[in-house]
Amino acid sequence: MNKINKSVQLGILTGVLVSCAGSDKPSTPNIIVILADDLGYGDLSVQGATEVNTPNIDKLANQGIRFTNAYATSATSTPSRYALMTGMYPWKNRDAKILPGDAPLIINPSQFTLPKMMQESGYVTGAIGKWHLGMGAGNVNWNDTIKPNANDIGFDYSNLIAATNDRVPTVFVENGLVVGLDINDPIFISYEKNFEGEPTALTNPEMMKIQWDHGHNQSVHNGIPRIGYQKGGKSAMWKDEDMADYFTGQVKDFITQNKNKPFFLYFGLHQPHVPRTPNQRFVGATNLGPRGDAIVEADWCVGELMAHLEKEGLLENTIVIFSSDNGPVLNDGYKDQAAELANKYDYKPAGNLRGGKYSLFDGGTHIPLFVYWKHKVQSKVSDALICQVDVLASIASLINYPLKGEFDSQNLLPLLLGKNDEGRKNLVIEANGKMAYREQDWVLIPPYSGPERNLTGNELGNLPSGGLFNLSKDQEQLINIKDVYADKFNSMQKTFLEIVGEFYNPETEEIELK
Ligand code: NG6
Ligand code: CA
Repeated sequence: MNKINKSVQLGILTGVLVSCAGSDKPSTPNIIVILADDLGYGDLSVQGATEVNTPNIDKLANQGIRFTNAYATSATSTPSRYALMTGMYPWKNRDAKILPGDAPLIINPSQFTLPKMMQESGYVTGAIGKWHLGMGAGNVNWNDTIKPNANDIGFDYSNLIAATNDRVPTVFVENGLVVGLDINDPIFISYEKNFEGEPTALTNPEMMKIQWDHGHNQSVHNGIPRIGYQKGGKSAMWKDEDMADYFTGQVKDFITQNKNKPFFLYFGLHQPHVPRTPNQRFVGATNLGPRGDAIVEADWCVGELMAHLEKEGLLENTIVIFSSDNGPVLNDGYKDQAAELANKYDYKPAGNLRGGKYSLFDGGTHIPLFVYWKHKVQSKVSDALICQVDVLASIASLINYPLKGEFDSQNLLPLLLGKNDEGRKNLVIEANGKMAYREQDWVLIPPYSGPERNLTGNELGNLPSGGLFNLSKDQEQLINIKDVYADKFNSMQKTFLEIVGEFYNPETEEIELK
């Protein structure tokens, strides 16, 4: 056989193989994790919200598994997301705390991650939306490729806001490059001091269409005062009101481009984190002002994603996990009427739970979690204890990935797919560097001094003599039974200290790496 014939033959053979693969759905389902930002347990109609209607997210809950005892590891974003990505408790990494927008990447590129696991298993991986895990190695030059970035910890594609929507840089970063940057107008970022001659919320209050309440009085972009200083990069600056459309478009493109391969997609919704800037289409959707309207916008994003999966014929081959990075907050630093209107309509963003974002009380970390997989996962409500950190080991089990090393992530795959109701036995939660401990229905809050509330008005859970609560009888954590059940308090404290070990320093009450 001559050379040409051989290659023709090979070509035919390849063609046959390709068409086989094309007609057969991959055996590994696509996985999408949608993580809202500061969405509380009670912020969805399916969880009892009175003033917001969230039919698209409700559908995931009603037609999938709705977990009523699901947790983020932490009451703020960075540590919570760190746990999801790495399968490790965030208090084991001293950098896993609320990051400024110019913070270096806190996940070491040599560290094992959920997206790396997916990549190694033949998945195409994407991260779109809110990041908040740092970028670069410090002293970032935003005018060049930022290294390391999300792509160095396992994502083939990334299109992200570096930190939060209230922090500079107010630009999208795609695969390590600022989107739409004009090299003649380079961008500079500082969290230390302003750039000479640049306006701030304090020097130029007339620039603001939204007023700050606490913090948030530095650079003003799009009429919104931010945390941090930014100079230049005008052509690249996002318009907050269009962010939902931008990211939803990116998500659809990613799905379409990868519809013939197994994919893993992390979609970090920016709602309802401050500043709450729903697109005009959603303004007035609720009685709650921008915060409620932003939740309706988030629901729209989810609806668009699901409709797109259906359009591409992927619904039955895609697991959708929906959750939130931490509990809710009303006044998180802008005067947007969230607290006043919630009060007026007796709206409870954390449902029955005490506290909210920043809190060691349940409202800080007890969040919505739903798993939807059309025709594969039956509709169910589960009250088993589960945490976002468990996603890594559970997905590993699903795709038969042999995990090596030790993880805080537990394999709860049967629970995640509704096959049993066996959750975790215990969980350490974290807020502002302090830890609490849940064991079945009991919650131990070790003694902590410190203020009762921060500027948001949320209760932090600092109890100078500590606390013990039984959630099965007292979901609202109103009755501290630590003296009545002193033995339980002591035995839980012992187990807690065994688990957190060297990371807890009772003297400074801080998590400490020794
Ligand atoms: C706080 C900000 C708050 C929010 C939070 C991070 C002030 C006064 N408050 O420091 O507005 O940005 O950080 O939220 O600046 S998180 O959900 O990303 O963790
Ligand atoms: Ca958050």
